[in-house]
Amino acid sequence: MEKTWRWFGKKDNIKLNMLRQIGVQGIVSALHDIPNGEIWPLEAINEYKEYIESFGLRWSVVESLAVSESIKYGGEDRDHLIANYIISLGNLGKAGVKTVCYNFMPVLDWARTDLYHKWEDGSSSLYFDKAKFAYFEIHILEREGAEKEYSSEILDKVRELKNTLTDKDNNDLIDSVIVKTQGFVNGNIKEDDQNPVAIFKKLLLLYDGIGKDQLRENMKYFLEKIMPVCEEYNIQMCVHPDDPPFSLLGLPRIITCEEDIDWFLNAVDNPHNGLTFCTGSLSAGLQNDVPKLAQKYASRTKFVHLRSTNVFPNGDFIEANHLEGRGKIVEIVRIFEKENPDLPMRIDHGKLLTDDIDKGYNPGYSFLGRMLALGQIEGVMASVQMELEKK
Ligand code: DNO
Repeated sequence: MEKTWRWFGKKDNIKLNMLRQIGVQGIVSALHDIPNGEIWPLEAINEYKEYIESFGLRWSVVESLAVSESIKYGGEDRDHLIANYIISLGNLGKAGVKTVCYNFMPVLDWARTDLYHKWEDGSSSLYFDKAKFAYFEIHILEREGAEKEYSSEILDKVRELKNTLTDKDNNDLIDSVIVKTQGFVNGNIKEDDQNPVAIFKKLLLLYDGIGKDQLRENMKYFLEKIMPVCEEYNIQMCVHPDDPPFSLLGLPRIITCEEDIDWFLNAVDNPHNGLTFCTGSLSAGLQNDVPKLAQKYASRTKFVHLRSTNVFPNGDFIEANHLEGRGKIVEIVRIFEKENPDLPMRIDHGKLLTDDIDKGYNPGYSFLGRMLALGQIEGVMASVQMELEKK
């Protein structure tokens, strides 16, 4: 697989010359300065691409060309926004950047409650604490009916949290769930937004009455409209699975498991309608057997994210070391090296290790933590390739 790396543009504290030195071949990035829903001009795309190429790298994958909320909930201006999306895809096609990752998650792109969950050795990873999330929903967002969605064990813990968390803890939780994790992924909330909770509540209202079937219909509508431009320029669209792969905040989620993946691949059965195989997101759902899914969807997979998780009996999950946990990455590398060795692959989140701390990296996107994982995966790739040559 092609070794790629998610890079957040010139403002990223990780510079392209650093990536060259650690064996990265391709860059995964987006025009992060352009607001969601606006057109990506051809000139800006070409300029960004040439900048990346001046470091001996290539712009392999766009992550993400974000899908506006209105396209997801089916707002009045969705056709206008889809028309803009099509122009951006055409411009990417003209520039020769042909793999495009996006997601179809309502409001929250991805969710974690702790961005610095400490391991015994002092390193840290991202963590999802189910009770804390329930507390956030019930006492910070005050979402009507939220209590009904949790077990009595979780509600007991929520009561405990209510008595112990301070104002600072509450602000940190808001920061983790809706500001820091969303801000840098072209999300709805920006780091300098004044009242993120109020903005967030408004966004949730947009989905009032939208269930799973309606969201599916809206995704199908979007995909059908964009397929012609993808065919014209040979663009591979690859949807990112929902992270985590279960419903949150009463919002529907539609890319969570085998049945969902079957649904969207069949709903628009076109080779340009593909999947980003994210072992991290999929492994956080106990319903998913990750290697089984990789084998089944290898031919419709256009991009691979490698990361792993461990899920605990109380419903929490942690981002694990890459070669451990439910992601079964050795097995996954074996499957994709065999079925589709040219696929772009990026190491997804890494731990915060030693010198990573205090560098201001985006949550999950450390330098040393991801570099360590890249080294590990390179080793796995080399041995799998030898194994396959012998056969
Ligand atoms: C977080 C990522 C997401 C994902 C995008 C894809 O680190 O898993 O931001 O890349 O949702 O559209």
